[in-house]
Formats: sequence, C-alpha cells, structure tokens
Amino acid sequence: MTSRTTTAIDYVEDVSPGSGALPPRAWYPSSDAKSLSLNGSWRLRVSPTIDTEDDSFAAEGFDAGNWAEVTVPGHWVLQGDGAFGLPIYTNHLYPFPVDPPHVPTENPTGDHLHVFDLPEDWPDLSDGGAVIRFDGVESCARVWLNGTDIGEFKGSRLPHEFAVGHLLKPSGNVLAVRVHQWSAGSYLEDQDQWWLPGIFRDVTLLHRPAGSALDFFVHASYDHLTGEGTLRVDSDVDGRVTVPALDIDVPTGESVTVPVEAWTAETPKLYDGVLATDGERVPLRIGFRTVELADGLIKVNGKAVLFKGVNRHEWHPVNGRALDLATMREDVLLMKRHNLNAVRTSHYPPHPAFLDLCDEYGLWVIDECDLETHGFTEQAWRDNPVDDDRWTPALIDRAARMVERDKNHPSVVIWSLGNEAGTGRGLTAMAEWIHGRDTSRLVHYEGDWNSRDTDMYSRMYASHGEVEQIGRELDGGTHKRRELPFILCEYGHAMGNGPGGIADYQELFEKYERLQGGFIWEWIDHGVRHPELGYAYGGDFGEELHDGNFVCDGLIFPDRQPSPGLLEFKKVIEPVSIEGADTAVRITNKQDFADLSAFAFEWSYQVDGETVESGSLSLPALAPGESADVKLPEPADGRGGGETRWTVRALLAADTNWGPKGHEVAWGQVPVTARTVPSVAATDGPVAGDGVITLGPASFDARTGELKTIGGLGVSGLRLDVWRATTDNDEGAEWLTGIRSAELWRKYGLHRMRHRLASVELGDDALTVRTRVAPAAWEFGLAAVYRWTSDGSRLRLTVSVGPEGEWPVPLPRLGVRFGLTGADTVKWYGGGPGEGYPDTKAASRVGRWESTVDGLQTPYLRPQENGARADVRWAELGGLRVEGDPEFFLTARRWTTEQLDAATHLTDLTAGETVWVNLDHGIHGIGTGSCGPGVLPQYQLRAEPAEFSFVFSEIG
Ligand code: IPT
Repeated sequence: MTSRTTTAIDYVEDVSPGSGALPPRAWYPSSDAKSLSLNGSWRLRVSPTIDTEDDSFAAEGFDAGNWAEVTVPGHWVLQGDGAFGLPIYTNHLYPFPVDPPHVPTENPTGDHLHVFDLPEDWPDLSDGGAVIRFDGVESCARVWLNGTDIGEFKGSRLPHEFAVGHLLKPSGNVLAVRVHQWSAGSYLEDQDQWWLPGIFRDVTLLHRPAGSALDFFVHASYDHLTGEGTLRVDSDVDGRVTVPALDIDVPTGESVTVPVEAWTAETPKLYDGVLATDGERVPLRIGFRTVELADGLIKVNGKAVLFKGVNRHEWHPVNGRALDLATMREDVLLMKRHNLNAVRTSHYPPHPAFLDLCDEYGLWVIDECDLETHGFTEQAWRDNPVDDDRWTPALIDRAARMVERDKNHPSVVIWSLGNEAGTGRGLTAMAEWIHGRDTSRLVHYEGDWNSRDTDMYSRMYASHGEVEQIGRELDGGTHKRRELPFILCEYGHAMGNGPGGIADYQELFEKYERLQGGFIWEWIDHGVRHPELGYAYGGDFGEELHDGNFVCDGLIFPDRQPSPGLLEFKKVIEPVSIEGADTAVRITNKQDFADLSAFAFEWSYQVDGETVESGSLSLPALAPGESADVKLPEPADGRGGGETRWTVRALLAADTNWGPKGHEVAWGQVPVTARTVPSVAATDGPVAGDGVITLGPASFDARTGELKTIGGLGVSGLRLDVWRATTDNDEGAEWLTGIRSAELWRKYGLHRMRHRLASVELGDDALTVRTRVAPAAWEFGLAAVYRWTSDGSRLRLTVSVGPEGEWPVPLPRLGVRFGLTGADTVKWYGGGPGEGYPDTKAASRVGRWESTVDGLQTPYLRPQENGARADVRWAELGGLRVEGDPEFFLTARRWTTEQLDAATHLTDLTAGETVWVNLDHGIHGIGTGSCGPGVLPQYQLRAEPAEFSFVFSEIG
C-alpha cells in the first residue's frame, strides 16, 4: 500500500503514459479463452480533490458498505442526479488554468470498488494467467487488485491491460480503481465535447491460457488485376490460420494467395477464419482490400473512392460516451440507411465493437487518435504538448494503442493523428511510428496544411470557392501537397437548422477527381437528457465556462431521430442519380464498386401530386460510373389537365443486413406538364359599411384595411413579414466575423419593423392598402402594397414590395403572416414531407402531404426558425385554402416567431390557441455560418422589387 504522500500522486501530472500496463495488442471481442465481464454495479466515493482520501480503500477487507452505487461502464457525473458532480461543456477552452502538465487541486476523484468471484468453470490460473482490460477510463486511473497496486494509466479512449493472474483468488477479489477527472492527459484530450469522468467502457477479466495469442496482425490485401487476395497473419505466438471458405490452412507468418471477393464499404465481404495457437482459438473476420495512394488519389482495390462521410462522436443522451452495442448498431444502421459510406471517429478511437460493425455492414473508417490540444490556440500554441519532446512518449503510446488495437479491421483505411493540435515534432513522431508499423494504410491529420507528415491534404470548413480551387489544382502549398488528394475532414456544420449548401459541395466533389469527398460535422447532438429542460446543453449545469449549444450540431437528435439535415444528406449522396426530361430518365450508377443489381427501379406518374399509375422499370446492369437513358412508358391517362410529373425511385431489391427489401435509396422527379396558376376574375368590388369593408367573402377593418374574416373564418394580424427566429447558422460563430447575419439583422432592426399605413383605397374592383415597412432609426424600408380582389367566392391578395433606400442586409424572409384559430391538420401540395429552405431542399419532393401543426415542427434543441415546406402550390388548414402564384414556402406553428426567437429550450415553447401561418415568397438560405461559410450568393434573399399573390377561400 502507498500512503498519502506527494510522490504517490505525482502520476496524475506526469506526462508519461503510465506504468504497469502490458504492451498494446489487437483487440477481439471473444475467443475460446474464458472471459468475465466486470461491468455492472460498483461502489463509488467521489472526493473533491485528489488527496481528500488516502488509498486505504484499495485494501482487502475495506468496508465500502456506505458508499454510493454506480454503473460501470458509466460517467459518475451522469449518475446520482448531480450528487457526484456535473458535466462541463467547453469547445476548445480548457476548463482549468493552462499550466501544463499541472491540473487543479480541485480534481474530482472517483474511487471505484468492485468485488468479484471467479466463475466455477474457470481453469486453475497456475496454467497461464489472466489480464484485466480497461477499454476506456477518463482521464487517469490507478488500479489495485486485492490490495496490490498494479499500475496507472492515461489515454481515456484507449485500452489498457494489466497482468493479474498471480493476484487472483477463486472468490472475493477486490478491484479498486481510483479515477481522476483531470490529469496531464487532459491536456491531450481537449476535444469539443462534454468533460465526463468515469470508467465509461467495459472492464473485462480475460483468462490467458498457456500458449494463448498475444498480438497478431492480419494482412489481407486484394489485387484488383488478378482478383486474388493475399493473406498473412503475423502473430507473436506461432500458430495456424484457417479460412475454411477459401481452403486456407497455413502457419502464421506465411503468405497465401487465392481468388477472393474483395471487401469494400459497398460490398463488405468478410471471411470467417481462426487463428489457432497452442492455447487459444481466436475467431478472425477477414476482409481483403488494398489501400494505396496512387496517381495522386486514395485508391482502394485500384479505384478512387468518394467519401460520403460523417464525423461521429460517441453519444447517448443518458449514458454519455458509455454506449452499448445496440446503440452502436443503431448508428451504423442509420448511416447505411441514409446512404453514408464513411465515418471519421472524431476525435478518438471509438468503442472497439463499433469497428466490428463497420467491417460487417460496410463503412470506410478514418480512425482518429485520442489527441486534441486545441486550447493552446489561445496562447498562440505556446507550450503545445505536440511540440515538446517531453510529451512525445505519451503521443506515441496513444498512436500505438490505437493502431495495435484496431489494425485488423478492413473498414479502417486511414489513421488520423488526432484533431486540432497545431503542429509539432510529436505529430511527426506519431506519423513516423504509424507509417513504420502499418504500410497498408494512409495517414491523415488536418492541422498539417503542408502535408508534411500525411498522405492527403485535408481541411475543415473550407468554402465552396476554395474547395473548387483545390479541385482545379490551383491552390498553393508545398509541392508535396499539390500532388496529394483532398478531403474535407469536416464540413456542413449540422448545428440547428441546416446544414445548407451541401448539395453544392457534392457537385464539386463529383466534378473534380482530386476532391475525394468529405465528412459532415457531426453525427449526433450531444444533448443531455434533463428533467426540466428536455435536453441540456452547455451552461445548463452552471458551468463557469461553456460554449452553449455548440455541442448540439448533429445530423440526428439526441434520441437518434434523423434531423432534416440527415434526410437532405441522404438525398445529396444517393448511390444512383435519377434525372430526366419529359419522357426519359438518365440513371447513373454513382457507386465506386458495385453494379446496380442490388436495386429495383419503380416509376410512378402524378397528376397534381396524386399518383395515378405506377410500374417497374427495367434497367441494364450498369457498372460504377455508367449511365443509361431509360424511356418512360406513355401514361394511359395521357397528359391532359393538371400538373404532371414522373417520380422514379431506386429501392433495395432484396433484404440486406441494413435495410429491408423496398427501402428507398434514391429518387428523382421529372416534370412533364406545368401547373396553371390560379386566376380569379375581379368581378366583385369593395363595399364600405359601418367600420367594415366587405369584398366577396371577406371583411376588412375600414380604418386600417386589415383583413378580419374570410367567410366564417377569423383571420388576425395579416401583414408583411420579414423576420425569422434566427438559426444557429444565422447567429454564426464568434470568430467568423462578416457572415453573422443575425447580428446585422438585429442591428438594422429587422426584428422590429414598423408598419406605417399610408392609405386604404376602395377602387371599383379592388381594395388597395398601401404601407411602408421599416425599422426605427433607419431610412431604408419596403413599400408594401396589398391589393385585394374577389370573384365573389374567392379572395386574391397581391402583395407588391418595393425596397426604398439603401438596404444593408439581405432579408430573413419575405411574405405574409397571419393567425388562424382551430387549425390542426395541414394538407398541402408541394415540397415535403419534411422542411426545405433554398439551400436545403434537395430532399423536398413534390407531392400531396398531410401533417398536424405539431408534426410540422422540427425540434431543434435550441428553438429557431424551422419547419418551412418549400414549393407549395396550395395548402389547406383551419378551414382555409390558400393557393400560391407563384409557389410559396409554408410555415405554421402554435407560437409566434417572437416567442420562438426568445426560447432557449423546447420546454420554453407553450402552444397558444392561434396558429401562426407564414406564406413566404422567399426565404434567405441557411448556409453553415455557425462554423463555416455562410449562405451562397444564389441562396441569399436580397431586398429587391417583388410581387406575389395568394388566393384564399373557405373550404366548403
Ligand atoms: C472544429 C473541430 O475540429 C470540431 O471538433 C468541432 O469543434 C467543430 O470545429 C465545430 O463544431 S474546429 C473549428 C475551429 C473549425
């Protein structure tokens, strides 16, 4: 036992990786050797500092009967309702003074205790031994077994094994683990996420029989010219390798070449094999594939690949980064079902089982090391550990623990040194170590803009314009970099409503060979389930420093419901493109490896959005990259009457392991005959009564000209509207000056426009209301004229808008808004079923849709503009029918824009009686200004002269 002395706790601030752990080795889920999961209920005592308590708890016989209980794997700050401390969210700021390698005296320390017996069927441990494996502990741990100190370690998301066979007893084994929230290792783990201490991955006791396997390296390459695979398994312990399906039975270390089916993310063919040493049979899942840098491109099996990827942090709204297998599988299935083909494991190696799933279902993986020192940017990277030789052993230890653990996964095609760690010799040392150990994969690191240590040029959030320059090879940089392929390791910041403009990136990726795709930031919102707030984000736990909802920037919500961003991405990255004109469609196989045999094609024909006919479409077998023009059948009902279009869909032809037969992977629409816009003959004229003007079915306030009723329906507050509840992308990141629309909009008063009534004019066939809409303090404004006409039963409104003065900003939106009561169901003909904005509406499909008002809302964790349906021809709600000339954006919600704008959590929104409806002629695009480029010029809504009409009628 150690006593409480300064030296006994030195390890916490020691830059070395630790002591006592075994050398890293390949991870595998199970073998015929016995193993015992030590997950479950453990005893926990949390102390406010590192030395509040001594380590006597580790001794055998210690009575922890009055300690709390905690679930392992888990984070103690997410258990015990705050009794054990609370989560902290910072993006890149260290939540402690930057004083490396020192950490605060206030260093929450969780003493964990677990008592276990060996199962009766366990062998006698005098034969061989046993190891305890920790798959992940944040951020530093010291371990005792039965009172003996067996070592300490850092490297939170990396495995550590300790030999314990000599210490085990048949029963009553006491495993004591002291976990410190902060350590020298914390300086290397400044990822943009919650700081969550704890034993958050599995703890396992593994029997290691005499002659059992140690480390082994499965080399399985594929020669695309011969169709042969070559297998060689290098093993620290000699043995035999068998792969029955390939008739392989060779000694370890020996190569064998046989015809095989290759592994790719599209065709994830795995062969079951066994590595048999004297003492153990280890199951292997072998995928044959060759990764290389050739002709300046990342090639797999001789072909350049296009990454349609996402950055995945591990997240669960209740359990934090303690993910179970079902949740991991759900992530992989969601990715596959949304056409993704790649994952960057930002910014640390994931739970190892996740990579098994990537092998099995087929995803390209950039496996990233547990390294980020982003907070040093605040001091111009002075004292950055990656440029200080004292830290290099820890960096190499991290690289080695990742590579050794994950090297046998065919899905892993690229190693990444880490994220946002500046530059330095330590990174070079990591890259050299990795290149030396594994020549079969490429190395990535974004911070290395000259590609000194890496095999590709990688950037994050580069604008479309810059990406195009890189595509055209017109970027600068070193000679080496200019010969390398390019990836966007982060783009399309999925915070709140958005990301906008991803279709425009995809066009570039598909156009320029050098651009090999990208990875959306990021997969899931890290919202923490919270009893009062629904989901909590930064600041909700009273943190002294925090970065608010910047941690909620995923394609899926915390409950793993897809957000509109994921549906948009699915459409943008379809494996098949379906485009056409009039009577034919051009179908292109956009995959890199597979033909189209997995898909069945269906056509349907819509008249005014209703399907009147459908059938199947046969297609020639198309190789990757090939296209075919396919003639569509002549519809029986001809083309008369109404707006008509074809919809062609690609569906899974049979069940796969990730999606059922009939699952839609791609679609396209081909317009045939255009819509006739509604016309209303102005046969009625306005009639002045007592304080009221009537026109056809409608009544107006005689003084203000404001619409009051249409037939029996009350309408309130109809007027021009230009404001929207600002999105996270409108708000923009602090450091992205120049594209922060929200700040400018507020400065120029777009949220407080005044409406000056100029005149109410009763003409022979029209009621005309002239207004000027402008913000206090400024001279610019909009002349807005409302012209009302009627044919006796329908009411037509034409709004003419003329900008006056010099407009300094684009408009958030331009249309009318009004209140209706009693609206619940909404039916519309136009884009749907989900929301769509000018630069996020690739997935919006023209058809007939129906929803409740509540169903139209998108639950962004921080409430903001959401839920607009694009290209709407007509809509019906609350007894009112609206037809647009031209098409419009439709939004309806049970609160006002002002209430939506003021809310910070969804629980702030309370539904009122009135449904507020926006009919927008235009909406400003979404962009990715929360971290990246703003709205592209073609999607901006400039203040320009505009005219648009709506025809209203009461539904009979
Ligand atoms: C980039 C980080 O790599 C990522 O972890 C995340 O923080 C993202 O930004 C924003 O959500 S770094 C940024 C300075 C571009």
